[in-house]
Amino acid sequence: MFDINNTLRIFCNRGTSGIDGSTSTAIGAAYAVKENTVFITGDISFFYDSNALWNNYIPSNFRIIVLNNGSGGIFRFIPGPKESDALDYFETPHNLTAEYLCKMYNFEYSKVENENNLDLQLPKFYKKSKFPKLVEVFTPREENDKILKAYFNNLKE
Ligand SMILES: Cc1ncc(C[n+]2csc(CCOP(=O)(O)OP(=O)(O)O)c2C)c(N)n1
Repeated sequence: MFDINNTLRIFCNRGTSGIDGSTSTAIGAAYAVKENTVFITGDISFFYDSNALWNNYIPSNFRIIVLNNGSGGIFRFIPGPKESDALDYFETPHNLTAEYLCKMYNFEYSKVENENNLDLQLPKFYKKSKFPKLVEVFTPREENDKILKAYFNNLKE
């Protein structure tokens, strides 16, 4: 979907293969490799596996980026759920935030709500720290699928 620096090692998990355990897996990987590790995840996947943060061995150079669109946005994107009268059950909208989990589990927390703020926060986010860090990026639930579809269409042109 975008160019990537080829010095980075990337590992992915598809939702179709189960959203459970993504955070646990990332923490295990961070512990094993010892290198800086960044875990990028959706809100539902993250909250589903929040118990993964209950762990005394999370390296301080571990970073989490939660893309919080307030739901399982995939179900707005794929055909089917939107045309049914059961979108809510697929999408499971919510107003949860990672802030209090971070307080409980000793992660440095920050949030961003727009692109400028994200650009400002990221250099700070990657700086060395005593504790691991999480940044929560809030995006609008009902616009998310439209923006992603427009992005894909743009790539095709
Ligand atoms: C254990 C498990 N339960 C349910 C699903 C079905 N499922 C696939 S994607 C998804 C929602 C993911 O939401 P989120 O992590 O917020 O990412 P987004 O779709 O918003 O990008 C769900 C519930 C699954 N893949 N695995």
